[in-house]
Amino acid sequence: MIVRSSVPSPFGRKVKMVAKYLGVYNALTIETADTNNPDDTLRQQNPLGKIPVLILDDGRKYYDLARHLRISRFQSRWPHPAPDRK
Ligand SMILES: N[C@@H](CCC(=O)N[C@@H](CS)C(=O)NCC(=O)O)C(=O)O
Repeated sequence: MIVRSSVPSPFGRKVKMVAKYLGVYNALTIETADTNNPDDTLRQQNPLGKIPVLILDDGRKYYDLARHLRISRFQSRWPHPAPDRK
């Protein structure tokens, strides 16, 4: 799975954080995207031109991701940060 994102993106960070909680972070390849570059393939992956975008191995693409992640569900189950979270 690929996540198109950038280091400073708070939405990208949210997706990475949930992936760590779910234990799937190591299955992700993080690919930097440049939202200001019209030639970046990002616009083919997300017509909104926004990050993050999750691209599954079968090519399916999901965007507007961060909005739908409910961190509170994880927090209610694990009230403290996971031990491996730094
Ligand atoms: N609702 C989107 C928000 C994503 C978003 O706004 N990302 C910012 C970067 S943190 C972005 O791509 N901005 C570029 C732009 O608006 O052109 C989500 O949940 O993923």
